[in-house]
Amino acid sequence: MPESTPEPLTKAGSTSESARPTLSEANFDGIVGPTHNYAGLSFGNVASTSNEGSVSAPREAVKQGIAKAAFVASLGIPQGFLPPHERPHLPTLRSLGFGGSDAEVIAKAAAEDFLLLARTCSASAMWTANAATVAPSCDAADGKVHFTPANLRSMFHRSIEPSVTGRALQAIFRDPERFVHHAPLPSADAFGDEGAANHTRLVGHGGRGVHFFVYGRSERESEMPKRFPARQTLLASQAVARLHRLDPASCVFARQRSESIDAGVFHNDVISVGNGNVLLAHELAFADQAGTIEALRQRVPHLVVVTVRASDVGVEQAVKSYLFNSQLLSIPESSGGGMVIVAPTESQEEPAVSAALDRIVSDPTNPIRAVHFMHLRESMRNGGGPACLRLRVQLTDSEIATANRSAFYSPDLHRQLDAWADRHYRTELRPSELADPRLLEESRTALDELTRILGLGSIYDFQR
Ligand code: SUG
Repeated sequence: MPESTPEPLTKAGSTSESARPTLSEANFDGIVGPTHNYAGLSFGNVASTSNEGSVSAPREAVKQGIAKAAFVASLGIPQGFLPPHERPHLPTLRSLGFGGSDAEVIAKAAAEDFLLLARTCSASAMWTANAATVAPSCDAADGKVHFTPANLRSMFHRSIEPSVTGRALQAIFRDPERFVHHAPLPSADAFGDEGAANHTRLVGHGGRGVHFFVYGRSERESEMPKRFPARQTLLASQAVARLHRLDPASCVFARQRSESIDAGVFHNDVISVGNGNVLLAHELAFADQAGTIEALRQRVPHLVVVTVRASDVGVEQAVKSYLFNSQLLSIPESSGGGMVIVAPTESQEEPAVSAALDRIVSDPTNPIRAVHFMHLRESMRNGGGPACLRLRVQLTDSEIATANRSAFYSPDLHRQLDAWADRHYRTELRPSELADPRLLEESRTALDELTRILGLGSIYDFQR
């Protein structure tokens, strides 16, 4: 059975139903960084390793991401942006013993350990589903929005993300009366945390959140994946739930199926996605599929589970097409209501997957009305689909009003970002070009300008 506690009928200290303000889900997309490349850094992420050495297209990549965000904004959904990180990350290279001028540090690292240089160059901060876990104010005992940047400790190239992620979130959500920013969990094996990619907020009784945490690591050796790493731990998910002051009765913790991790499901958002009272999941997502769904059903009234069978779409096919790495979005009532799926075009190109999507949309027993396909090939080739590229932040109107508006989508910001990418991004990048010291300069110039566009202040080490 997944670990959970039975639901009490009332929750002491919670906002009463009538006083509960309406929540909107804002999606904060990671802007793809100027060093976007294919160095094959993520073992267990099939797309990342199989595209190692390919030529990337950073300018196209950043524009594909921004176009996706613009599309979501056009659905009437609040949309924000999180900035790329400074790459190559010179402070990391210096901390590992490479000295001299910036150009010398890069040259020495390239000569001595190219893979290490590549690890400090990844644009992986674009996948903001891994940036943090977030709890809305109505679910936290203190009535504040909570953020915990993920420590991302299982991959070195990602373990250098949390501090700048924390600074970016603090630069957007500033008011300490409303927003609580926690430190990342300790970077210990027991606390591997990959953020919101392994967390889903469903809606329970009275609009209260039901927090569904999925982890990969098991205490029993026999239950561990044999081939690929399990990145998230139960202890990490439990710590985040405690820090966010969630009601234990509204939390469900479930383990991923280890065979699916071995087939390339390195995060839960590669095999399931939830929204409101809907869970779209592959039948081989969880170690205890029936028990997990039952635990959710006890807490989410009218839970709709849309299950995709292995006989229709195999796990490998799901990983390849990223069917489940779709965004499942609620359309505001003013724009017609219901839910839509924003899926990668790779799902449309795989006949079995596109047939499964057709069946989902035409099934009247679920609220999903349409599928929109987005072209995100550059990010997809590193294992990042539509859902990887966004961090969901559920906010009340007054919280949105106090957040930093410069980081929210507008057609004007869209034009500015496109022009900014044209000025600073290369059209092509080979992994060998990561050793070019001009890439660092180009990247810093671009990021310095971006912090002004997004009104973020000085968040990068090179600006401090
Ligand atoms: O952590 N890829 C990322 C993809 C993250 C996808 N996120 C979600 N599923 N939410 C990862 O494996 C590859 C980077 C490279 O090789 O440069 C990479 O980090």
